[in-house]
Formats: sequence, structure tokens, C-alpha cells
Amino acid sequence: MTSKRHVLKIALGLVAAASAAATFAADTGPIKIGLILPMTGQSASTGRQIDAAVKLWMAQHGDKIGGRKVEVILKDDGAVPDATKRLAQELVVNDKVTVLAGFGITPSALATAPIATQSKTPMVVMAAATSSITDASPFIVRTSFTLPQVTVGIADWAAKNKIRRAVTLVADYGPGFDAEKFFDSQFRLDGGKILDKLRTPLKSPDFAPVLQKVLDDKPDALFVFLPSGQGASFMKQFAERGLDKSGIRLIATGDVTDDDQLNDMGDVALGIVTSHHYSAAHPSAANKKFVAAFEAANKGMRPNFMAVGGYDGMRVIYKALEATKGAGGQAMLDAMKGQIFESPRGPVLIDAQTRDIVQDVYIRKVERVPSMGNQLYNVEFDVIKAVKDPGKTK
Ligand code: VNL
Repeated sequence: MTSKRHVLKIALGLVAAASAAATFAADTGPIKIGLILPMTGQSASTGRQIDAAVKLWMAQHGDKIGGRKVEVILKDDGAVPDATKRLAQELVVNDKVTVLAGFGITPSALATAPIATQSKTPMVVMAAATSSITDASPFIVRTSFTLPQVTVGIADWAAKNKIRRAVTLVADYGPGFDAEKFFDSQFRLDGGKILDKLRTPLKSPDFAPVLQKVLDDKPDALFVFLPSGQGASFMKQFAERGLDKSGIRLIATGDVTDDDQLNDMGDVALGIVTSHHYSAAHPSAANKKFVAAFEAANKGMRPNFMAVGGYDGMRVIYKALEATKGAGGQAMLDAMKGQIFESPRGPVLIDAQTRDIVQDVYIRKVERVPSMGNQLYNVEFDVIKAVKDPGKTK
């Protein structure tokens, strides 16, 4: 009897000790960030850029918050939404991550939104840019941009610069629909006429048939949105089909003249006017420092707007975790809302109501810049300050 009671006492003691240890581990173990990116497949450049930026942020700001280690768990979803969702579930349930981040394309972000909501896990969208993404879960915060945000500026610029008749060409999915819709409405409001609306598939697009259509339509300008990574092959076919000599002006969102590929496009890209929230040639001290550090850490790579979305996403995550002493959930989400800071792109705000980013949008032109190694850059020549996502209805 005595010995039995003794055994029971020891057993209970062990349980108590174990649960104390568990509590202890929860407070002092690593803070985990589940980073899901397309490291392979068609959108791999987006994964490569964001991964490099996340590593740069950590090299500059350390891997400790309030004495706890910060651990990034990187998963490759190949930009396949079912994979994104499964990986997010595993990261939340098995790895017990405090925050989810990444999301290269819109379908991946939308597939994961219910997991963020159900598990109350903050989800930082660093790349995907369809306006409605932030409405898909109250736990989503975005540090990239939205297509309506960067499209209205180029539509306005076009109308003010003798472009009367335009054709639109967009990738056939969420961000493309946003770009098409907001170019159409702004350009027509400004007195322009849309002759044709063309779309190409997200996967392995062939631009030849739509470019032939554009030649037949003979607009003053062709407006294009294609996701990051497709710009170079588009420009190649644009030149091969002789559109560069057709007198049809090319205008676009900055996804097409992506800094990741721009310099390899060659002279055919010269003079393209785009609107976007980031250029590697943005002339601020903060950006010069960012670009120099990024290029030093990643030989042969130039940071693009995806890298900046990742870098700023880490900023938002770090500041929130510092404020909550590592607590996730609603407290962390609240600490992300309303953050204001100077990004390499310029001043930004995480709108507390929409959880979307408010930022300056620049009008830029592709030029060879003698002071920057005679390489091709998007040179900013005008700015629209503090642009909220025009796609938000609330
Ligand atoms: C998306 C939007 C993806 C813009 C992109 O590149 C981009 C998206 C991969 O929302 O899917 O440049």
C-alpha cells in the first residue's frame, strides 16, 4: 500500500514536471515562421528572391527575439495551391509555427486562407497581389501590393500622353482580372477607348496568337500584366513578331519589366513605361543600402519587388513578435496592424482596417543607367503618394 502510494506520488510528480517542462518549452523554445514559396516550377524566381530577402533580413537583424531563437521553416509548394494548403496545415499542426508567410501566387494564398482563419495563425502574404486576398481571412496581412493599386497610375499616364486607343493583355487569373478591370475603367474614365481585351493562360503561355491580334488591332498602346517571371519570354516574342517596330507603344505594370530579368531583355525593353511600387533604382538611401547588401549576399542577383515584399514581411513579423514577446494569434495580428516604416520602396503603412499595404506608386521608364554599370533599370520619373488599394470596397 505504502509503496503503491509512493509510486503514484512519483508518477504524478513526473506528470507535473513534464507539463511544467512543456510550458517552459513553449515560452523559451524557438519561434517558428512557416515560409511557403515556389522554389521550383514556373514561379521559382519569386521563391528565390523572397528566400534571399528573408535570409538578408535575418543576417542584418539577428535570429533572436526576446531571448528566443527565430527559426524559419522553408517549404517549396511549386506554386501548386493544393500543395500550399497541405504544407500550411502541416506547419500549423505538426511544427506549431507562430506565423505563416510567403505565397507566390494568388491561388496559393487563397487556398491557405481558411487554415489561417481556423487556427488563428497570422498569415503574411509577401507576393500574391489580387485585391480580394486580404478579404479571404481576417488573419491575412499583405506586404506586397495589389494589381488595382499599381494599374490605375499607368492608365492615367497613358491617357495624358496621347494614347487614345489601347488593347489590354493579361494573365488569365485573379491578378490579371484586376489589372484588366482597373485599366479599363480608369482609361475610359480619362476618355480612352479599349479596342480589345486579350488573355493568356497562367501556365506556359504562348504569346504569338495574342501578339498577332494586337498587330491587327493597331492600337496606340498595348497594356500588359503578366506575373513575375514571364516578362523576358514575352519581350522576346514581342520583338520576334516585330511589335517593337510597329509604332504600338508598350505600357505595363512593373511585373513585366521585373528587375530579376530586366537587364537580360536587352534594348527591346528601352522606353517601356510602367507603374509599380518598387524599382531597384529607387534613389533613397535606404534602398541603396538594401540593394548593395542584397547583391553582396547573392552574387549575380538584383533584388526585385518580390524580394522587397519578403524583406518588409519580415520587418512586420519581427516588430509584431517583439511587441507581443513572441505570442502569436490575435495579439500578433493586432501588432502588425498600423505599422508604419520606411521600406526600400519608400514609406509604407499596414492599413489597420484592411490589413493591406498603403504605398507610393511610381511611374517609371526603362533606361540604360551609365552610373549603374550601364545596365537597364526602371527609372522613376513621377510618383503617386500613399495609394490605398482601389480594389477594396469597404
Ligand atoms: C501574382 C501577382 C503573382 C503578380 C506574380 O508573380 C505577380 C499573383 C508571380 O497574385 O499570383 O507578379
